[in-house]
Amino acid sequence: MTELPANTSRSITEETVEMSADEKFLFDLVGFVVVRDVLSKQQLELANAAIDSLELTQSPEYFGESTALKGENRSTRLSSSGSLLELPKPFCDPFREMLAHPNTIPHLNTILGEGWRLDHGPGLIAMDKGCSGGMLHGNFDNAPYFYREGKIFTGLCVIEYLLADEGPGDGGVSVVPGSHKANLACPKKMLRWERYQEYVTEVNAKAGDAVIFTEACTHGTLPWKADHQRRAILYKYNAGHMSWGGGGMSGPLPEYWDDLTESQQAALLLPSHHSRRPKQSNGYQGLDAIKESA
Ligand SMILES: O=C(O)CCC(=O)C(=O)O
Repeated sequence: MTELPANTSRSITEETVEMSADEKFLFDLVGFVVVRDVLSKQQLELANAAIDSLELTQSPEYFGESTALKGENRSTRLSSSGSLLELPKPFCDPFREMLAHPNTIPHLNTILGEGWRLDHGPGLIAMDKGCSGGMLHGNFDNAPYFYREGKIFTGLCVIEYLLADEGPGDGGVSVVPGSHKANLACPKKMLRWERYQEYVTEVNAKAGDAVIFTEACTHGTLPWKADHQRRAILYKYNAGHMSWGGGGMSGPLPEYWDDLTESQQAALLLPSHHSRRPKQSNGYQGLDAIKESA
């Protein structure tokens, strides 16, 4: 009998444009990779001008109980309200270009297979000096990581386009290299960055670079210490096969909707809504809210 390769869905074929063998090695080794000079000078300038034109809003804080991640409290984490993809022209252009950027498409192809899709985003993280960091996290059930017969298998994967430099000692995005293959739960004190800081790597990269990581790799945000404002745009992608058949509700609710039990309704919902699927643990209040968007 012919042995079938692991990639039976043919999500990677001989024609697939992939990231380099070195990048694939590094990504598999540590769970992230930095791609240099992804954005052109024009894209970078326009994206920054777009952010300058916005009134940034305060975003939730994510440092939790951590005393180490709490900044000097001189500023708060900022974000943009509304979709960056829907900004007036030409401001929307660089964000639409980043959505499927020729310089990072090869990476998504290798990591998620062709057919990858935007799961959520793009979102802005802006931090001024003194801003608190965010708890380390990773290893979601939505983002496993394994490698078989030449193919990476993972889930939620982040491309973080830097619009400002993140240099040594500045803080910002950080990872625990290799943790995407960890078998044991990360100690709470490490997640709070209160212990084992020497195992946490502050990722340094320049404006225009892209930091790509799987959410399976434990990562977080270190308090921002630089004089300039941190600016990163995050796009979160998922493997296309996470909703293989594309089934579920897409049009108006069927007439028999109200005859169904909540579990039956939940089974009919659109795929790819891992964090919003109706479960007690989500504080699920009923299907009414979802009904409106169905
Ligand atoms: O860039 C950062 O500060 C980390 C972002 C993060 O934790 C996430 O996207 O889950």
